[in-house]
Amino acid sequence: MKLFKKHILFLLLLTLCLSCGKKNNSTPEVTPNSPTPTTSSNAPQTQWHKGYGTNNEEHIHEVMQTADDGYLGIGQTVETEGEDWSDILVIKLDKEGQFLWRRIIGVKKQFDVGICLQEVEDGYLIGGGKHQNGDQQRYLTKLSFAGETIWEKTYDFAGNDVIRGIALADNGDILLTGYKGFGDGGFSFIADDSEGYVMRVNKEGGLIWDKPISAPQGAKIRKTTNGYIICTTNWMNDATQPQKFYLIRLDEAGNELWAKSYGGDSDEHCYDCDVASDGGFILGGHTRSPSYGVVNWDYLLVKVDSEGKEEWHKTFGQPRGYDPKWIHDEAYGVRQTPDGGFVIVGGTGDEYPYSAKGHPRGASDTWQAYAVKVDGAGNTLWEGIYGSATSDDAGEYIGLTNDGGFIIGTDTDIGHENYAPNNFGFLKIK
Ligand SMILES: [Ca+2]
Ligand SMILES: [Ca+2]
Ligand SMILES: [Ca+2]
Ligand SMILES: [Ca+2]
Repeated sequence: MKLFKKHILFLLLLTLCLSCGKKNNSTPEVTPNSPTPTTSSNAPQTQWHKGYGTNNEEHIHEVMQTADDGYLGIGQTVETEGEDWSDILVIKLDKEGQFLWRRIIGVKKQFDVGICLQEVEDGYLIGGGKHQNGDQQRYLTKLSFAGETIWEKTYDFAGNDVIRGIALADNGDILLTGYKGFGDGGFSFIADDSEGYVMRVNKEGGLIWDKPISAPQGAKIRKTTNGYIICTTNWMNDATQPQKFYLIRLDEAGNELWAKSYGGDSDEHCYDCDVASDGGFILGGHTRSPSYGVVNWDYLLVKVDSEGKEEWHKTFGQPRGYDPKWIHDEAYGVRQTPDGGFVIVGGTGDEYPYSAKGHPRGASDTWQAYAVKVDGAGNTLWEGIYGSATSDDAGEYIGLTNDGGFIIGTDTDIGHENYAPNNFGFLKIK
């Protein structure tokens, strides 16, 4: 996610970058504070890590194991190298990680993005944004298991709109969240001056209702008993205030029952959530709050009960022992695991002139996938660093696999001999 991050975090990092510029002349190499930490001995091992895409630049946003034991990834691909225009990219692998098919969907010289996935009984739902009638619209399509279009729908609204999260109702209806009316097209991690929504459509994508939520964006939506939750990032009061983790509880009709904020004294970004086996919820993302003991961005896990009351929170970062002042630990996926614990995944690396070396998992400016497993009380069970030590492999999302392992989507250079750098990475660990 390296290239994106520069756009998205630009304003947030401006202050830091002004000071890090001073480091330019003096610190080409730094020895890590403690060069020993590495993948825990009980952490899952890499079974395979494959990169697929096109000759242009790809970014993966979600990945899952499918019912046929294969794997599906969704994201975007740049249309023409050197230009920003993108298309939706979907890639399907078999159970050994071998390429089966890909679909590229979009309008030339316009922004189109794929963001979320859901398997149904006769295919795969793909959500994102597609250009139509002058700007980007919410886009939902159903593909067959072979990747052919069964139906596709766009839901028009003024401005740039996307679907970021999908859940299924008990009757097969489809629940969607995201943002609409944003200024920028393409993919945005954080959309501030937009309108968050929850939408219900039937199995063929026909609109049932479309309701605003009390946040400018929805990140993910999950089914719970008697309704849904939406997790996202929201501002305290207005966009000049710190950003917080934000959890909305909805009834079956999409009405908000409650909404609550979580975090410390600076910014938190929430990108994913899951329903816990105890009826509560887990939220995952990252924080830079000093009151949480964080120096620069670190992972943040927040566990709440069924009413949204916080039970605990934990932060994680610097798995290679490098100086936390320069290391970003950015989490984008979190899952409940069958043992009642949780796993969180993202990337660890730096974006500064700082360049620390000495850890076997590569220099600080090499982004690595970083996964942490905790028990139900938030106690760390293992930490793992994954990817090639010599190229960028930031983790972007995680899914459980039916063998007790995990599939991690990475922003990878693996596969570059066939597809050039920046591919969808599929990292299977167990
Ligand atoms: Ca590529
Ligand atoms: Ca396009
Ligand atoms: Ca629009
Ligand atoms: Ca950090």
